[in-house]
Amino acid sequence: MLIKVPLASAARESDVTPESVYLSRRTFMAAAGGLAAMGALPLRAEEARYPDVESGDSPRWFTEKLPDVQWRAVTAGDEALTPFNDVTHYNNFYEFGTGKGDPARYAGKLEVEPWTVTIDGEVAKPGPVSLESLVQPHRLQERIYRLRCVEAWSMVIPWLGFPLADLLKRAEPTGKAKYVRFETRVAPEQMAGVRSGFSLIDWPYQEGLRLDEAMHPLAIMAVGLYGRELPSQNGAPLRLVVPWKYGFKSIKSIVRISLVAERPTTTWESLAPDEYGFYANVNPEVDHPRWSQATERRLPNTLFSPNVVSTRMFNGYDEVAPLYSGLDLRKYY
Ligand SMILES: Nc1nc2c(c(=O)[nH]1)N[C@H]1C(S)=C(S)[C@@H](COP(=O)(O)O)O[C@H]1N2
Ligand SMILES: [Mo]
Repeated sequence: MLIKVPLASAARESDVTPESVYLSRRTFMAAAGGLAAMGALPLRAEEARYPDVESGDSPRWFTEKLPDVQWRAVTAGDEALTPFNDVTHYNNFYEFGTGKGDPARYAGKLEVEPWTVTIDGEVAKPGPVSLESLVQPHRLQERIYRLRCVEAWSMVIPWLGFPLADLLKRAEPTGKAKYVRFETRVAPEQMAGVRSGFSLIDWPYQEGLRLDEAMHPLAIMAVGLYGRELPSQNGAPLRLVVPWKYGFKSIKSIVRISLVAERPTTTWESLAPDEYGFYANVNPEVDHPRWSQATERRLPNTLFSPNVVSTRMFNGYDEVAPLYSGLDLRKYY
């Protein structure tokens, strides 16, 4: 159940809910009874896991991966999952508008098939690769991670993905590679936010990590959530998830991954360098110039039930601390 590296944030074996409790009782009973009565007609894995979640229009490469998913490879202890409806209707994806509801409303327009990712720069094996062949060698894992937005709200999301390190190793970074740069697709005809001209963002949306950060086992490429493929508003068909950093580092709908020697320019840092740093590690002790980062609103919340929780250093993922030993995290925020 647990991935091989011991993670401070991962559940101990004793914390893991037994399968029969994890599956909803209804589905579990139906599956047990149904299988016996009708001969093997297995439930689709995603239905068995999250019966109330609408399944998407899964592409074949995704469906074929499901039987082999390593469910709950990393959990968030006993923290409740943010409901699917909030995960998919309260989003930041400025290509589709700046309102939290805009991505759910408009991101469906994004054509995600076929999808090609270009891997280039300081690698022995560059090249354009179809999404299917990019994902094919990797077994999918479920990673239940906290997501902490720099705007001081947070969620707990069950992602489906695989370690970014595994993808990078396949491309064989050269000795000159020191950073990884990521780029989101730009399709103005499908992206109202890009078309509008209101935005200050110089598209494409770009993000970056130091190579050692990118190689950390907690950094993943996600292709799904809640046991189904990624909804468009969450960055279909391929996005980065770096759970110890503010959400804006977790770039969506990626079309280019470049291994580079110099620190790349990133979207939010270039817009407002005093407010958003390159590192963007979650840090309750370093406030945003306009608000405190000591606490966060855990969704779902309401005016009457604000559900405010303390923000944790590295978003609770203490095992990444050695990446930053000797670095002044007030200066390199
Ligand atoms: N391309 C792109 N990626 C993006 C963003 C964006 O506007 N464009 N917003 C970021 C921000 S600010 C956050 S908090 C997360 C939100 O991810 P979610 O909508 O899946 O919760 O996506 C990040 N990735
Ligand atoms: Mo964010």
